[in-house]
Amino acid sequence: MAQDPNCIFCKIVAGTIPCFKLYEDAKTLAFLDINPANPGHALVIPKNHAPNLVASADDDLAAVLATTRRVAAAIEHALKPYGFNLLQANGPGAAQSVMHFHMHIIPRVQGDDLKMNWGLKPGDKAALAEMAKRIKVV
Ligand code: DGP
Repeated sequence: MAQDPNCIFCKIVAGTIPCFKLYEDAKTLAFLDINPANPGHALVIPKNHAPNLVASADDDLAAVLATTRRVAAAIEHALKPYGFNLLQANGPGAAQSVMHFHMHIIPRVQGDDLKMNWGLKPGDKAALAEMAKRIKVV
């Protein structure tokens, strides 16, 4: 597996940094974003390190999209959101802050007036733990 020892998401894959895990399979990992734009904000990553979309392998991208569908279905079931957006940033100019390819799943709340470049406000740990239990990915 391609790993970058300095990458925070590779450390999450390796288990050396904790996360609120939602789902894992051979190629992908899904967990709650630690700075949620809205409750249930999730990230889906390939286990193989690649910094962005263009550098990613086709089979990793296919696996990430399949996991994204699976996790989004679980979020819809658990949270009944008003809708959800997928977001995927490439490069600092697009506000990418972690250089390991990732897909955001952002549940929407009616009237949230969410801007897609949100500020990084730490989430409440107890609320994140409770949310990870609520979203059951099958
Ligand atoms: P982006 O700006 O598109 O690169 O999004 C990176 C996201 O990753 C950002 O919303 C915050 C989240 N994040 C950064 N570090 C960690 C971490 O250690 N754990 C978790 N769960 N999320 C993280």
